[in-house]
Amino acid sequence: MEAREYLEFALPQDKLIERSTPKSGHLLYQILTPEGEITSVGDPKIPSEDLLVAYRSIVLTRVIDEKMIALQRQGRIGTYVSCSGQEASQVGSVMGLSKNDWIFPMYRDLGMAVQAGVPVTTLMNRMFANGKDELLGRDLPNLLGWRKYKIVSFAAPIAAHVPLATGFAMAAKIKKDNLVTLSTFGDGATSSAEFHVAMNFAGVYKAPTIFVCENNQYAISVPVRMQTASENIAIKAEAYGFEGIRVDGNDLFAVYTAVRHAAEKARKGEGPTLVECYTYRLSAHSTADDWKKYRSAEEVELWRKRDPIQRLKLYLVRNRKILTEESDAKLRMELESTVNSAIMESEKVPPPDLDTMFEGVYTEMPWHLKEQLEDLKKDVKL
Ligand SMILES: Cc1ncc(C[n+]2csc(CCOP(=O)(O)OP(=O)(O)O)c2C)c(N)n1
Repeated sequence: MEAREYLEFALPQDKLIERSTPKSGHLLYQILTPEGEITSVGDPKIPSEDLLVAYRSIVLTRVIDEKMIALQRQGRIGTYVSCSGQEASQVGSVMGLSKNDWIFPMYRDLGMAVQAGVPVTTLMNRMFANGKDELLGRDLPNLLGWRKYKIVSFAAPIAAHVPLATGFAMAAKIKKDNLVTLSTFGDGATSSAEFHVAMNFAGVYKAPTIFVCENNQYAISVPVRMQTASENIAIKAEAYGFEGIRVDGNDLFAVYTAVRHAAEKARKGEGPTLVECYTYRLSAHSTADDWKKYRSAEEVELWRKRDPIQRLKLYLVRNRKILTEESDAKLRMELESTVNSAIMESEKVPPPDLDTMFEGVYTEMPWHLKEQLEDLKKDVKL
């Protein structure tokens, strides 16, 4: 993808809902340019208060992300998956939803949890997998789930959660609950059977669900061109009989507008939408790989110039005049200090009690596991 191609694709508003034809359509829908200017699509005129909340979420996500990588390097938390560069896709997706809606995020979606209102301390308890972690210290730090925030935790097999989001939406439709579900997944996940099963089912039964593909262009080291012979991800929706929209995933406004449109449609009984957020992960796949083995420094540098934070900041400072260099610096300092305090607090909390290991798994725990647990308790001192 060349820079020219990336910057040119701004569609008029009406094109957002126009079903495009293969080869001619699925251009990249962009509202906010990397320079912080509004394209010919027009300003979605998001209220200032909501914009500042979203900006805070995006910056907070980046602050947490950078600190988590440092903590992992110091051996203080487990393997960590970075979301740097993808914050607008995540925060914009949550912004497009309503309070009743449920989120089925993938492992890279810290920004979704932040925008959904999960407190920093709760997030840190998860990252440290400590005794206050509501997921009882199970799983990798990145697997995020809290019933209270309507976030369903992710299971390690790629895309396994996508049919769950579809099924949840279908159940809601049958029960006449007024809600929409949204699942996120990477470009690599679109090669999985689960993705296609979910898309087909949702299309046939018009499930009120939104599929958000965070196309960060790599599945670990596999580039997206090796992942699919389709010209893009959004186009796959056509085969299943519903709309696919391709947006600039580093543009909060484009993502928000597309998801809000998809949610409104789903609520009216008009079925699912696939939103492809074309984005880039600025970091490695996880703290367990080295991106220099499969990407050039020039490519990463090009995408740093398209940073989702910078363009939103420029817009807020120049266009809306609701942020200044000073208030931005103050915000960043405040967020750094919030995260540092939460880290200090969570790191002090001891690990979960061994008795919690089988909690929520069995109604009646089998005898052999009871025995093993007792043996373990004799051997391990936490
Ligand atoms: C079924 C399955 N196959 C392989 C893996 C190993 N794996 C973990 S992450 C990953 C890459 C997924 O890439 P993508 O869906 O593009 O998401 P991204 O990590 O780029 O955000 C793979 C292959 C897995 N977890 N599950």
